[in-house]
Amino acid sequence: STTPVVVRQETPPPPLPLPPSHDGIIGIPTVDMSAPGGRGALSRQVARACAEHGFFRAVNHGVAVAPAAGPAARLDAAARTFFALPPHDKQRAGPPSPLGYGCRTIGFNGDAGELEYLLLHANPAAVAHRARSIDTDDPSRFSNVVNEYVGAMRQLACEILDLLGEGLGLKDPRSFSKLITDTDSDSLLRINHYPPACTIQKLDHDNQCKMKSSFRIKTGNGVNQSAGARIGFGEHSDPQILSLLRSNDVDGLQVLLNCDGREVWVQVPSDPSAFFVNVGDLLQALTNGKVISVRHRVIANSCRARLSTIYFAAPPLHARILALPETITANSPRQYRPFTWAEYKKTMYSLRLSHSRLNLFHID
Ligand code: GA4
Repeated sequence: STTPVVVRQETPPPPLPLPPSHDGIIGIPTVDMSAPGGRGALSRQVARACAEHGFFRAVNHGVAVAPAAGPAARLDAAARTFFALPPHDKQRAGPPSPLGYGCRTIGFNGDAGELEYLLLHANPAAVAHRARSIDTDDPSRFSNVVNEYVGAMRQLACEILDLLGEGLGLKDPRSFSKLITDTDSDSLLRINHYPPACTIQKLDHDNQCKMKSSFRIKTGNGVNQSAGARIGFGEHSDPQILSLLRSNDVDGLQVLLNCDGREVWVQVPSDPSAFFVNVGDLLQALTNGKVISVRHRVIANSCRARLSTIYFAAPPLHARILALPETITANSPRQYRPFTWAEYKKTMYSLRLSHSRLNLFHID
């Protein structure tokens, strides 16, 4: 039959405790990038959030995120147009090897999620090349939108990294941002589309994107607590330096935060006007563990589609990743052996998504 099957709405996962907040409002560390109080206070706040949680919500960040105009709105519109295409047309931009259009499969080692995505190299030449199979009517329209967004993201990432450099008291506070502004930077842009949970079987039926509700999280030790925990994107840390995530108003992101010495999964309420900032593995290595690469995941249970866009700020492939001298003291000796980003990438692609890969570079 061609009748769409609507999946029974399942109980959402139990609410999770929130850690103490920096702003006292929603329990998620929040940094107001335009707060009065001066650059010194702001840089200390950024450094504190990165050190304690490896994660924060950046508000008043200066990037136009109005629903109808600006680089974010234009990128979202282009993404929606692409994801609404028939499956065959979307497949033209894939398979993800590792870049391109992907549906359900993540990486090369058996990881899967209930999403479809576009993974693009942030460099304009690569964007132009890929755009030919993404917007066949007008490829330059798509590349212009992506380049404009990536430009805004690079600027925001540099601003945050410079504040971090200042907050950590580095001799050259630009040490981190210099790595990502290099013309050979290996930064990426990822656009994730999590279809509505209630139409998964319909999608399956239409063969739009083969998705089954087979990935479930076992939470706690209670019976049936796993009900509804549909894994959109499994637990992992981001390998790069810094990630900037923006989503529509559909929840799903969860971060593993330290709350009074205990690790807890915290639901991050969506905020389309904000950027969520994740510290990546490389930044943890560059700071000798002074800031921490946050583990996060997406549980997409909503009846509405979640759309998220993540800019992964990365250095050039040949960049040597070595903790900055200021982060090494007698009490805090060097933790990681030097490596190049190319070497780190090779390792990360050989492992599962959830692997704590930075540990492999730890000096015993
Ligand atoms: C996680 C963060 C980014 O989404 C990503 C992912 C990448 C991919 O989807 O190709 C990886 C994953 C991510 C880390 C381990 C490997 C590689 C999937 C995977 C199983 C684009 C990235 O850079 O690393």
